[in-house]
Amino acid sequence: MKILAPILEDVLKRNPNEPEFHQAVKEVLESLEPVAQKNPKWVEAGIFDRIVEPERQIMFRVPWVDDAGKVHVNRGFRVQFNSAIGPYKGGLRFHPSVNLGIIKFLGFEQILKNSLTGLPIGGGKGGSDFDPKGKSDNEIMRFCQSFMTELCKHIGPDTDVPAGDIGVGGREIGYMYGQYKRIRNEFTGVLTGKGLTYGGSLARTEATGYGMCYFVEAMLKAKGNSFQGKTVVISGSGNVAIYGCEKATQLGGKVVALSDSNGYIYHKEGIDLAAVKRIKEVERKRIQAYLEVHPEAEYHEGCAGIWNIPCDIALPSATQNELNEEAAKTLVKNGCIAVGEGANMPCTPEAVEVFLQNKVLFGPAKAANAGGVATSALEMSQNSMRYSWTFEEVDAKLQSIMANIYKNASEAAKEYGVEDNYVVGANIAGFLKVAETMYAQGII
Ligand code: NDP
Ligand code: 2IT
Repeated sequence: MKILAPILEDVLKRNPNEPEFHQAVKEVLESLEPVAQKNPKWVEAGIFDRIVEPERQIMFRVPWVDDAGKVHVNRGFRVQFNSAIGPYKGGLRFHPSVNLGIIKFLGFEQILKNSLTGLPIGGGKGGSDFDPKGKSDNEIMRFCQSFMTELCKHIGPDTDVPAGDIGVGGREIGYMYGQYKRIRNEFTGVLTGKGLTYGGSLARTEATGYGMCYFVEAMLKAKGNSFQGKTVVISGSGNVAIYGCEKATQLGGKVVALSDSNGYIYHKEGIDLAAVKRIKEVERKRIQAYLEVHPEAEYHEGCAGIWNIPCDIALPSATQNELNEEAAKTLVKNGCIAVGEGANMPCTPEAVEVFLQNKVLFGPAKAANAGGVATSALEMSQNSMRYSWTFEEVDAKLQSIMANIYKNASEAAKEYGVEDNYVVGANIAGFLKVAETMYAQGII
């Protein structure tokens, strides 16, 4: 890296103690070096300097009272990273590990991911260090109401449209939507991932997992291969993992493992997804409870061991940096041919290098999991029209969006001389539209 090295150095210096943000920016700037060399006018216009600095970062106090009457204080975040091509768009994460650096890494990735979808959405992300585990519905509701009481001052259907992420699903979106409507007295599409009775889109729940499988299927198809008859390992057991499991199975794969942060289940005969949905979506229990229904399956403590299971396709769908170099080497040794990142940045840079070196087809998060936010943008369109498409219509649009993302990432990789490197391809394809737009809109 030559032209962009000083920008990375500056990011590291000005944003201390934010290793995930550093990691995300480093990967992108490395990919973009040839783009900078080809486009000196973008360098002169400070496009690269500006894209790594959020337009706005909001941090706020979120006080709430638990069922025993005790007061708690959490920290809320919304990073409005880039609005060149549309309103800020990106999820909200509720997890104790959340801090400003995590939200910035996610918001930065979201700029390029959202651009890749081909839809008019800018990049943003938010959340809180609140831990939803073990909380009652009433506690979750009070927290969501307090969080939205502040957040509602900064968002709007044409300004910034949050959605779900880790720890934020339909229940939380419902409570936050209710509070927004109550305070602002507006019934608008200010959040996506809404319930179907108040403006949600069919297929949004399924979209990230389904989209990931459509992307992986496209990578496989280009090599004359498919999901048919493949053994699949998926980490996590949340929204992305569950619907990734559903689509991988529909496409002819056999999913044999799922996990949570405590451990993983291994079911050689294939995961019983109806049981998983009941355990996770209805009963909100740990994945270990799967053994109460299927005592013939195995449960192992510790989530990292899941990558030791031999598989053809690995779909890390839990969290950042969950799959390291050693795990990548084990997967390669066991014959893995394709990896799709359902989560955001689940593979460490060293792991990605192992996959690329060994010609494992690698679908990076910005491309592979973009189906979720793309379908959120379709929800926004439906809300603007005050109309709803059928499940089949939304799913058909999702399939065509994922096919386009594959095409654009693979063509960009080819054009820049790194065929089959979808990491570089996705970064470049996503960046070009944002850079062109930032250039056209002047120094702002
Ligand atoms: P959920 O909250 O539904 O599920 C998260 C899953 O990941 C749970 O099984 C959880 O286990 C596990 N997990 C979370 N944190 C950790 C951790 N630190 N170590 C190990 N396991 C962990 O979230 P989603 O399925 O929505 O999100 C999963 C990933 O997909 C995230 O990276 C998210 O950013 C990304 N993503 C989500 C999209 C969406 O539309 N929902 C869209 C695009 C990307 P446990 O219950 O033990 O915490
Ligand atoms: O990481 C992501 O793309 C999401 N969590 C989904 C964001 C959205 O606005 O649907």
